[in-house]
Amino acid sequence: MLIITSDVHRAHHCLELDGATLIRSWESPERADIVHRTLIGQARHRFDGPATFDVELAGEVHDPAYVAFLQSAWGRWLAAYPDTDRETGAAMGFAWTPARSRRRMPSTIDGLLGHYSFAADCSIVAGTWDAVSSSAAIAQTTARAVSAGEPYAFGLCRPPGHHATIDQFGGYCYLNNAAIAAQSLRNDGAGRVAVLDIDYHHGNGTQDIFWHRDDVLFGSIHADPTQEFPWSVGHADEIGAAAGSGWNRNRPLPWGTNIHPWLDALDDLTTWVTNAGCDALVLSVGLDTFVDDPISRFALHTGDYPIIGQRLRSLGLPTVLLLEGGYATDALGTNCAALLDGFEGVTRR
Ligand code: OKP
Ligand code: ZN
Repeated sequence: MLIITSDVHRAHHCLELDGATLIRSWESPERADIVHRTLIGQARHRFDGPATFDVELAGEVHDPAYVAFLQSAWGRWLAAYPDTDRETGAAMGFAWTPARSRRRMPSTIDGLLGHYSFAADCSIVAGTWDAVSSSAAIAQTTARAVSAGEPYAFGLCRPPGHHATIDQFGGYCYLNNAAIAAQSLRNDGAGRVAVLDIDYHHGNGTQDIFWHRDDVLFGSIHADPTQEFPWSVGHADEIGAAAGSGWNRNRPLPWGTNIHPWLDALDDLTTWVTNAGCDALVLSVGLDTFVDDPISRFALHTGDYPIIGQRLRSLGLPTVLLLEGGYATDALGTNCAALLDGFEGVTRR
């Protein structure tokens, strides 16, 4: 398989709130590194780097002012707080728009960080923009390879993207890599693109971006949002609106879900995609459904991932696979390789 990867992500390692304590984020540089190392060890893959970041494309799925804010945020933080430690300092919002108030633009960096985010698990450090823009560039490069004729390719994105909305970061995500890949496929001629999200958490950002659109459909299997992040979004009755009505499908499942109900939900989504008549597929590949994931509560096992990969391949569509979550770092490479093996029809021993 063609794999697009870069080590620029390593400069991004943020802090996240754990209770009232800031901890080194679960979303660590080691995650992408172990996946890269494991895939190198499989010998059959080809590796390439990303093309330069395409700010215009990002602006087709995000508010361009939001993209510009992300790029400028660290500099604005340093200008406001010049004593910040350039190595270990982190910028983070601490106040969000109160419910039912108007969403008006603040003028200070502290206000803007809250305005443009929805969670305190996502800080901005010196290397964040480089990593975020590189991750988005990986998504676009992977999509372009598929548009140019690769039957499928894997983008080793980090940080992940599926929580990033039109204009807010959160859930470790800043730019929505899957949305950028889907838009790139559309721009290169695909009439309708399906995005399927198998991360443990609901891809609220991807849903938000394509909510009103019928040219990109979004389907997701994830933990019940009454129990789990991102809360309040990801329910089964969210089907899209206006032209997008009927082109969004959520299959929330409870804590403890194992492979059997999970595969039933997948079959429901793949049948839906088949009937929709799509020209290309984007997969948000989260592996935090794994039983040993430290922050998640599904019960999938390593041996389940080849089955999932095989069912996704059976859609027979040109496919862009992108890494999202997965925090059992020691097992992440193995689980990712297991899914790709199943997808490519490689028998595991
Ligand atoms: C990102 B992805 C609080 C942790 C909150 C939210 C989960 C983000 C998951 N200490 N983190 O969908 O894997
Ligand atoms: Zn997740």
